Amino acid sequence: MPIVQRYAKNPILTKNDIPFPVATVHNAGVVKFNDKYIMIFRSHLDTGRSILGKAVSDDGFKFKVSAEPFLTPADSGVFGDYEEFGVEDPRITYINGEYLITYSAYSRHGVRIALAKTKDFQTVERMSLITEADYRNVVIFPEKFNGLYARLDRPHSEISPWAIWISYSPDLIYWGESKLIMRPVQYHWDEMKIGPGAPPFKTEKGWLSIYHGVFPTMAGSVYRLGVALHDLSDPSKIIAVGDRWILQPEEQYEITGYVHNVVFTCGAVPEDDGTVKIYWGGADKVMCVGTAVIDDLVDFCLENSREAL
Ligand code: BMA
Repeated sequence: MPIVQRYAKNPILTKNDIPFPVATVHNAGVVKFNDKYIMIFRSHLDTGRSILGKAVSDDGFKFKVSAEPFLTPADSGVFGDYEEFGVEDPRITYINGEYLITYSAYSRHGVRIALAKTKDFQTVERMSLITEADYRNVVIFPEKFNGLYARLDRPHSEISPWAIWISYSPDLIYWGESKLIMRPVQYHWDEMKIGPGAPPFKTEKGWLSIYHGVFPTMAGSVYRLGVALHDLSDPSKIIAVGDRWILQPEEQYEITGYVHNVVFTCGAVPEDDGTVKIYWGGADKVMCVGTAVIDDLVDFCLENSREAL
């Protein structure tokens, strides 16, 4: 039996479910909010640039999309300067009574990560641009460590493979103490690059991080998902990295789309019954969900572990 069970009615959202004109709906952050599931998804417009939309669900499977986009590129100020080419790949973390949303801000100056916050998903307030260019895939931990916020991120480097780093902040604005903690491994499924996916969630044995890994082929790159376990009190310590993928493009809606052969996650929701709902974009075109047993993911990680660096 596959470790991640695809929901039988995938895809759960396609562009036909979106009440405004879009070409795709994918790469969504998802959290629980007042007994509902809130999804903030990315959609390409027919300019090729992206905006963020919102959908709500009672059960985590059937989502209803709001009439208006949730966040579109700012048209003035510093965010206007850096969001000109679009906003992408939101991740949501609940901490201190607020939902923090990190997203990629694209512009002629490269890709940076912006941080916004909301308490109700009705209004959203941009806080700061929290990286310079070029960074993607920032996920914030839902707890502080020694009084500091912590995040995983993925700088683009020409010198070393694109890998996962950790940084800390006293106030969510200024980040530092950065350290490389996990690298791709040559001729493994994620040899080309890796990046944080869903914000990590707590298990008895460590923080479980679902990340993406990319393998280059003659027919283009393949995006898959894997798992890593971080120490509960020091998330810069990686306890284990599963050396096999947990999900790869297999269904038609993952194999062909806007970008072929992609499963890409920005959100996972752990449930009280010991399962986790994992959300992913299929081929950068549609939204999908699957479930896994959290203990199975942890055991998989521990039993198939490789070196993190
Ligand atoms: C990455 C990002 C993701 C996308 C993936 C596959 O670099 O752009 O948003 O899902 O490529 O195209």
